[in-house]
Amino acid sequence: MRQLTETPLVRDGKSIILAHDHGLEHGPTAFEDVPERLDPRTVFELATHDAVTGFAVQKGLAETYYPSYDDDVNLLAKLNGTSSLWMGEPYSPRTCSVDYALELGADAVGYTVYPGTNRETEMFEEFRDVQERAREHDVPVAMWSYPRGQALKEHRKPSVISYATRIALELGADIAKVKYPRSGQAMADAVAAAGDVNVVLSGGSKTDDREFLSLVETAMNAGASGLAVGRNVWQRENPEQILDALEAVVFEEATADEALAE
Ligand code: FBP
Repeated sequence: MRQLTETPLVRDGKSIILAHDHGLEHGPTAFEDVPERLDPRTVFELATHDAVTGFAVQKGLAETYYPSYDDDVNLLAKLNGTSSLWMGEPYSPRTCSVDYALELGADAVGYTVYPGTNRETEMFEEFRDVQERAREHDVPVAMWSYPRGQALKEHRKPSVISYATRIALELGADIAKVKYPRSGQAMADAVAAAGDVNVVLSGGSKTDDREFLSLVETAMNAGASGLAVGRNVWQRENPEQILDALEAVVFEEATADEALAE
């Protein structure tokens, strides 16, 4: 692990990663309220916003659309994923290799791990291959660290989220993407558990502007390095507006109220 302060994905130690792998993870129902965003070009366009330091997509979208955006968008290639049609024990199979991601122009790679599931050992081993190959090529690795499984009743329990960020450190990720652990103090504890790993907040399902920006403000005050957000941006009618506000809160230390007043 290296502490990331300046890479294509990180500006002044902070990131706003726009995630757009929901077509795989959640399916087309994720686009019901914004059918125009089913066209990936519309979200690639959003990723050109100044606030966005990285754009996380699966290889199919990268292959088809990234060539038109590689000057303006930093690609974070997501290397595994699963559909919501799968109802078994949570597991996210490999969908792309590090080498192929680099051929596509990736600036960083991302990998989901579900600690706590019956398939944790497999996922840790698969992550090992990804992490070591990424190191050989000197590309940053973001871990979507999402504890799940039958034994875990509460995925967002503070101790579980701290464990999630710690696992990212232990396994050699550069960025840990975690769900919000319900309070600023718990977020600060999760950041502390991560050592020098940059901890970014996962956006979650769409909420109103004030609620979302206040959450981001709380996470930033707790030491988070930014966020990796999907639905709370591209499911909005006016996603540019929320990206302007996020830029103010994440990079300019504005409060949610100040960002909303701009
Ligand atoms: P959101 O900001 O929309 O929550 O996206 C973050 C993300 O990690 C996506 O990359 C992924 O598609 C989704 O959440 C997975 O969430 P879950 O596993 O909870 O369905």
